Amino acid sequence: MLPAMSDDGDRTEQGPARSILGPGGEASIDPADLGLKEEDLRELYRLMVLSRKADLEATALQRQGQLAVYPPLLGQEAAQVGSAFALQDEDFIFPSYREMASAIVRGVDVVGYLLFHRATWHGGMFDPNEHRFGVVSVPVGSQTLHAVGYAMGTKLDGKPACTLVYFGDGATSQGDFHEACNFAAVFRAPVVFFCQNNHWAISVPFERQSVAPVYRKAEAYGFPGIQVDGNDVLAVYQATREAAERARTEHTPTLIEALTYRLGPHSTADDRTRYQPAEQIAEWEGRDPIVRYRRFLESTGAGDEAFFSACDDEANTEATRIREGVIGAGPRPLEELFEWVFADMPEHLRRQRDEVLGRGEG
Ligand SMILES: Cc1ncc(C[n+]2csc(CCOP(=O)(O)OP(=O)(O)O)c2C)c(N)n1
Ligand SMILES: [Mg+2]
Repeated sequence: MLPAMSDDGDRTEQGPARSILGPGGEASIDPADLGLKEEDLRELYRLMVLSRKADLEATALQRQGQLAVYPPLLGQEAAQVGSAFALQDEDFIFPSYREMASAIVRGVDVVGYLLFHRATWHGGMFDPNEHRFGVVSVPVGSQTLHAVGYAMGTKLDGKPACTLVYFGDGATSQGDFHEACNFAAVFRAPVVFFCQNNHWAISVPFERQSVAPVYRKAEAYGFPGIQVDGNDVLAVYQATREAAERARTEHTPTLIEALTYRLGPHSTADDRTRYQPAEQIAEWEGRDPIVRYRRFLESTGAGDEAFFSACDDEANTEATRIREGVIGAGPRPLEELFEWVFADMPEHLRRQRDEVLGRGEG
């Protein structure tokens, strides 16, 4: 049943978000029941710390004029790392523009990834097939359709793999998202729809995006919808692993809504102080996914001081490598502007290319 509506914009029904870690890092289940060994538990932490540092470095690079623009993922580390970590190598990820942490989990080189934001190359300079991680997609929601098409392809090829697609709360207002969900349901595409509800679509709050919570929209399409605490890396891992398995074995899509919060600006071109309430930011800063997970590792003995500082050291070294790599990256050869669109380059493009390269009559 829908909650009573009022005109004050506060109409959103809150769902029963699934969680495993309490605010102090106490776990409600044994992580071994998730199939996670101690080394996996440490790896989740390491990946979140690497992601945060890489993200902060990217923001700093943009502020210094080395990147054109950058959309920070600060605060969303658990949602991205937990979900990407739950996938198998043969599964494929379609990102939006905010999933650098998931790219890191998939082994994508951050320098190559950031060359998208340096305007050096479309979608980032890495091999999507090698990493099974698609190119950055900025048109909001567009990647949900790409993912369903790709998932249908793997199914028709008889491969036991699933496709996971990331998108935001704002993307759920796009027709693309609904078309993707309906098609996936009717044709049983092995896909996981992973919504990071970070509460904002630039300056539009979730209350102005949807009356019902995102996960409940799945019901209308006829597949499972789950709401999970997106700042709880173990709960995200569990929900994604189950959904991925359902996609691979039964060809049943799942919609996961990970409740999280964007602790940075929408992008480096945005002034969030003009719309994000300071109390809301402070509240979510108190739910930092890395702090919470670190408390869990400390309390279970899976991580100690030496491990935490080794992760910090590695992240700092990697940040230096990212900085040097991005600053040192030169432009691509000019002729590439004209390549890879047509198998046989049309005459008018050939003429333009020759003109640009100074080889033609001008
Ligand atoms: C089709 C389309 N419309 C508008 C935009 C401009 N735009 C870029 S990001 C964004 C908000 C998206 O919010 P959300 O889906 O919640 O993702 P988030 O940025 O919070 O990760 C908008 C409107 C766009 N890129 N594409
Ligand atoms: Mg959002």
